[in-house]
Amino acid sequence: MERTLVIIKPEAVRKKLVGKIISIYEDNRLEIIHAHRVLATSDVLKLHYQDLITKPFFEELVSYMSSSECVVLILEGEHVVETVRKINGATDPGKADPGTIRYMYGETLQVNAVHGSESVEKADLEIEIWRDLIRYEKGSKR
Ligand code: DAT
Ligand code: MG
Repeated sequence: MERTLVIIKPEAVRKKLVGKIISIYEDNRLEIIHAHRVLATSDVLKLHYQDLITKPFFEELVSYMSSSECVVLILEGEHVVETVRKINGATDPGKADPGTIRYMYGETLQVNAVHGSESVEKADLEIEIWRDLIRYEKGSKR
């Protein structure tokens, strides 16, 4: 079954939006198979955002994402990668469609409430990158 990695970003956790955000995924019939609240390390974030390493905002992004704890979720379901991207909305909350998580809870391009993997391949890679930090067991059927 397809899986994806979601990060409820620091500001959304600080604002106690975790329950509301998880409910949106569940209301869309997606299954939360793992959830872990953790302070991200810069090592994991640099791997997670490795494709953005040349961007001018990279250091600020890593620093924001480790500014306080986030909640990392693994979701499972048919077409879960694409479904989560749709539910999350456009990267820029100002351009996100009404009803999406980023429209409702995002603040800025950087402080945009949630992360969702971009493709099935990236989802598998991200799950490996975060696995130890979020204590998601290897070989777990789930
Ligand atoms: P997404 O999170 O929608 O996959 P992305 O992969 O292009 O978007 O960028 C990853 C994160 O980096 C994004 O959620 C917020 C931040 N970001 C992207 N573009 C940015 C920019 N121009 N200025 C500041 N932060 C940016
Ligand atoms: Mg991305």
